[in-house]
Amino acid sequence: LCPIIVSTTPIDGQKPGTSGLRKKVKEFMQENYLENFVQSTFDAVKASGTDVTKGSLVIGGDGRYFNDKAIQTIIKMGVANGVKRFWIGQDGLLSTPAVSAVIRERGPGWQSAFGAFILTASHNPGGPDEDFGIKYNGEHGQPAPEKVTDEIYANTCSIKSYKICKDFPTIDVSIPGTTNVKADDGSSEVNVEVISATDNHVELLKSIFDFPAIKALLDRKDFTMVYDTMYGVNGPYAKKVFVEELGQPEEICMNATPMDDFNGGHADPNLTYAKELVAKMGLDRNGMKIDVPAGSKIPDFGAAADGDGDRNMILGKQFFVSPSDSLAVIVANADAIPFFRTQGGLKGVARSMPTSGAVDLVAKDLNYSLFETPTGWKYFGNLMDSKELFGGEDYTPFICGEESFGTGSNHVREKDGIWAVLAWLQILAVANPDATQPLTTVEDIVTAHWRKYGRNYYSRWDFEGVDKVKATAMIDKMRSDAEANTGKTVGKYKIAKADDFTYVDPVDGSVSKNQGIRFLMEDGSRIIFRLSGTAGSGATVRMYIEQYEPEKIDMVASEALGDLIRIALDLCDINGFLGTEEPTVIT
Ligand code: VG1
Ligand code: CO
Repeated sequence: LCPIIVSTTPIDGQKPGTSGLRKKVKEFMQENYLENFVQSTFDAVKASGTDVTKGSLVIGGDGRYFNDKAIQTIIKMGVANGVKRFWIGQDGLLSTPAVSAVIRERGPGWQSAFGAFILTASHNPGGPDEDFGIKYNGEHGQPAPEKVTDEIYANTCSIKSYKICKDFPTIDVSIPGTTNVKADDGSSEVNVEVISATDNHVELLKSIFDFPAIKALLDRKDFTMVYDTMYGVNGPYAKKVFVEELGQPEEICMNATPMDDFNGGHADPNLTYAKELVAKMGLDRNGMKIDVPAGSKIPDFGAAADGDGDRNMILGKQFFVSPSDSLAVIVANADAIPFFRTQGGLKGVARSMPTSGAVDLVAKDLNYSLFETPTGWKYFGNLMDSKELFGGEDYTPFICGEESFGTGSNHVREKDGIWAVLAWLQILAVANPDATQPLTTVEDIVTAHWRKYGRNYYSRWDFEGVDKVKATAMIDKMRSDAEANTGKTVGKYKIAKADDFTYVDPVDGSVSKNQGIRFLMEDGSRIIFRLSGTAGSGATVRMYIEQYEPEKIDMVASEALGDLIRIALDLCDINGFLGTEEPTVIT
């Protein structure tokens, strides 16, 4: 245990984005790159008042290339920075929601965790030529708030040295168990425990849902499902829940062995990248039904997860559930889930700004407090942990979600892919109490929801890998024109307000500016533009389109939104700035 101080110099571009720092593996493997960021994080975390010598530091990741090496480096640096106790996911694996669960659920008193490093670039491709990522979560399991990530970035700009114990032994993370290392003079001891990647999270899920009821649904002869974890980290969790706990055949779990390059794929659960599942469910990449040979067996329920297991896509038999609708349906049916029902029902609901207003209609109807936050999960944590907002209660039943296939609740402080899958199965189980009756399907549940609340037609267009300077110029132009655009008529729409979204956190008053250009139409339709904060290189423009229809619920989304999409492309002049109107992904 002999810390040494290594001198270094700042490296450009280490600003954490929407969810941590994501760059090419090659960049991360440069001399001092990872070390600079990790030291800057330790310094920011200590400055925010965390005593890293008490409690445990959790480390785990989505298993992508460089995961294993990064873990050993972080342990050695952690020891040099005063950390005495580590919990490492077995094989270096921990899904993002599982990290949050480990922090919250594991170990009483001084043994509890003070924070975690999560090694993931989520849905970005992995492998030696692809992306790596790292982020820090705090003692409630929540992603570091903006004031901490700002401080981390500031530190990376002025760093002069980092601390590391080069002689600390390399830990074999393949075997559960504890390694104790004593300082030569016996004055201190460090202990590194390799923990089960799945136990804490799966136990938590079992306490939230009614597993026997879900099992009864899955056991029905007329109900089949598949869960595609896309070679990401969620495979072992899926197997544990569906095969071990719920007694289902292995075939339910597709692509369930984690690989360090996600088998060369793009572990992103949407209609474009989850190709294999989408075809199996009888859909095309626009979410439309395809003709299938008579007699072919399509599962009644399909789901997919991303690389780090926090995202979910929900599909019925030849039916796509948009993430914004999925959030609204889960909120409308929250009482089906014991976790909420037994705590006196849901109290709070939150969505990110670009997410459709479908959930707003439910929150209003059922009298839940509603919050609109910037994109990214870090803004939800403060709301869930607030005693002030909800009349001094310690425990606030809360659901939140994003249009980007992320849904979750206050059981952890991250979005949780498998939680969303189980939430849907629980809702289906409650909708189908009698196995002798015909099945009430995913499509039945969603269309009944639209009949009751109306339908928020929604689409997101992504323009990936575009020129950063030009894309920034395009956004800047819309920001400076916002006032002038307010009041204008475009086609059959009148722009009631154009602005760049600013969020004031209702709990601590912190202000987050420049969170997305909004065109809010008089009839409630919306057009939104943002630059992605997770792109590893280049830039990604996101264009979000929403139009509410109280009665016409059976149109094709692309047709319902046709006019508004044309208007959006003109308002931003993407053709002028970037020379294209063709998105790379539509969801
Ligand atoms: C994207 C999504 C956002 C999500 C974030 C992290 O961010 O739009 O909703 O919270 O990814 O998810 P951006 O800035 O690229 O739009 V994950 O599963 O990539 O950690
Ligand atoms: Co993710």
